[in-house]
Amino acid sequence: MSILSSLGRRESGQSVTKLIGLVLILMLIFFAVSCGQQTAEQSSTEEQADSTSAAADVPNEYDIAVFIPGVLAGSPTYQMLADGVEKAVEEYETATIKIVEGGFNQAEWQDKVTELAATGKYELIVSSNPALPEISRRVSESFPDQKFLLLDGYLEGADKIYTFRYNQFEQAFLSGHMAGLVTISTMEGANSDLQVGLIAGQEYPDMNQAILPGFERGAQWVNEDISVDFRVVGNWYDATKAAEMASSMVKGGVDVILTIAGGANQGVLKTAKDNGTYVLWFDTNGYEKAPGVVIGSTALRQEKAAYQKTKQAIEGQLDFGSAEIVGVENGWVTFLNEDPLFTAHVPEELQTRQTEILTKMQSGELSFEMPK
Ligand code: RBF
Repeated sequence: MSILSSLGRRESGQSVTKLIGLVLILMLIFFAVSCGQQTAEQSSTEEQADSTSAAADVPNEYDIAVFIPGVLAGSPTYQMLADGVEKAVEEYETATIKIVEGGFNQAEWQDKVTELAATGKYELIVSSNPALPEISRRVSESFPDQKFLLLDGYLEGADKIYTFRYNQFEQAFLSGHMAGLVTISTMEGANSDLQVGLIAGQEYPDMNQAILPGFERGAQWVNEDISVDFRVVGNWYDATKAAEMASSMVKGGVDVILTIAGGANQGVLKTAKDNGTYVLWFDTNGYEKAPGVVIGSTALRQEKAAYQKTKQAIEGQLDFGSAEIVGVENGWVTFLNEDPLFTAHVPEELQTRQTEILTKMQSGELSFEMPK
């Protein structure tokens, strides 16, 4: 018994030791795991600290006003502008956005931009229009600390203004080249007259010095006898007037029209649908506006520009005072030749020729200066 019991005691003594050993091992494992966790937590806090230090340049509050020179509806470049800035702002907790439509009375724009600057609330005013650099420069005289990010405009050397301009000679060249191909083609809506059309909302330096000449150059690249019928609506909204203008052009022998007239573009589409002629869209993908009628579309990477440049401004990285010009070669301007509505409605030979010219421009083999 005693042997047994002592054995039992020894056994139970051994199992106690084993148990203690086990507990110790478990504690060690637990300790090791929790230490590991701690290091992981620590390093993730360090990472957080890193990312906060990366974002340390982001001010506590960064309020942005987007000034729309006109209205958003019907003007693709303005919609892309607002979307791009909005997307950037969403990435920063401390950033806010307010969108202000300036309306169609251009005489009021400077006062409206001045009002925004006068609040002193906005770190940055963003806009897009060739008229805005000059307006902003004048506003700067009264509010020298106000910063501006302006797309689709050009001004060098104003130290609080950054401008980003597209090479619209090249953009219009691509459009004109497509117009040329269409007007000499045997497409159903094309006639034997060598006439293409351009309808603009109004005349302005970029229209007269870059877009119209670029369009003409592109068309004449295809056939030098092609002429351009250029008409001006007089505003950016009157679709009825634009439709009448387009009808008169079609009667005169125009079979394809590039329309750059904001909300008035709808009138040009209607005329083309009614007459079986064609439309070229500008700035954004327009094929779905009227499949088979819109047979070409250029595009600007305006949303991407608005997004990237706004982020740079928030992070203190935007080079205010400088002016950039971008074109087809660096991908900011293009012709949308892969859209299914383009490939479905445009004869293959035309597609090939248009793609050839686009590829040459993308590779830099063919390029045009944007007149300043
Ligand atoms: N384009 C529009 O689509 N809608 C507009 O309301 C509009 N207003 C403009 C006002 C002025 C004073 C100027 C100079 C241009 C305007 N544009 C407008 C044209 C726009 O800036 C751009 O040149 C074209 O959209 C071609 O990219």
